[in-house]
Amino acid sequence: ATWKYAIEESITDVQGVYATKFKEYIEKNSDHKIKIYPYGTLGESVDVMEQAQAGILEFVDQSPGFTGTLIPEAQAFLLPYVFPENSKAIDNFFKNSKAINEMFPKLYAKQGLELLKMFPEGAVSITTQEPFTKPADLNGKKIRVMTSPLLVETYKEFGAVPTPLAWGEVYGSLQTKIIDGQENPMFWIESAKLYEVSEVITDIGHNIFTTAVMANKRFFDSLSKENKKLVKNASEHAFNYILDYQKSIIKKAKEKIKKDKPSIKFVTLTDEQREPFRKGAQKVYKKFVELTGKSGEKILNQMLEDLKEASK
Ligand code: 6CS
Repeated sequence: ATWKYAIEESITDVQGVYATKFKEYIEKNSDHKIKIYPYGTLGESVDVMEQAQAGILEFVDQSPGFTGTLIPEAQAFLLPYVFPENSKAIDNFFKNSKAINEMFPKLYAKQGLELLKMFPEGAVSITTQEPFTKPADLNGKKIRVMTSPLLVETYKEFGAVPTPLAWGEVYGSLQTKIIDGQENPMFWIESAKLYEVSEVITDIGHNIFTTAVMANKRFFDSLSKENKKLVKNASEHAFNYILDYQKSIIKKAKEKIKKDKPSIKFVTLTDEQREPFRKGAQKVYKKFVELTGKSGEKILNQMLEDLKEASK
């Protein structure tokens, strides 16, 4: 059979490279075929998710920044300063986390989804028109976020006016100055050419962009034991490739941006400058528990334990 797999990015972006590795494994080790649908071919991320839940698509990649409206607990990945900056620890976490491997699959299952993998796409940077070093500098600035209530809370605490938008509206809104900025990993700022409509790229160390690959649960449950194993092995194969891949493209992305737009400013806030942002983050943690109740608190505690373990 041909299995359909939709992603939120283009085929050469991180989600596309992951999907390609997955496809290669499946097609090499079975008679099944995978057809990948890049961003723009089936609608926005939320539309694609509906299609995956309905079983029109067998596989889907959607990031917690969008899944948060369906599974509020998934927003734990968006919590500011939850991740360490040490990349080895991040790898260990995504490989071994009990929250990811044992707890989140149950929540996704309730929405008709078989959670296959979660993986990082790199540190999140903030693009703006003017430099900022403290939350007060962001007062009145409209910063686009993915459509997650928790990201809205985060940017309120960061001093800004959070503006949730679907991806398709971001470039145009920056170009027409409807918004002042947005947040995304460096590879995406380069590949989506967001730097063309931004002046400053700032690193405050607040998040690692996380994404998730799922299968329609009815489809997955209907597979033979052998085919389930095939899908799991393909996921493992793509995952192991992507951990190094996403790290290897950051420097190149930065260089390309510099070359194409020499006037761009890269800023990294010092630990001291990050302090007020970290302080604001504390309130976002409270908000997360408010939004997700006991279930969210439990999964967040497990995540924090997993992160501690991963940093050892
Ligand atoms: O900001 C967004 O909406 C997009 N960012 C990334 C890195 N991937 C897909 C997502 O739609």
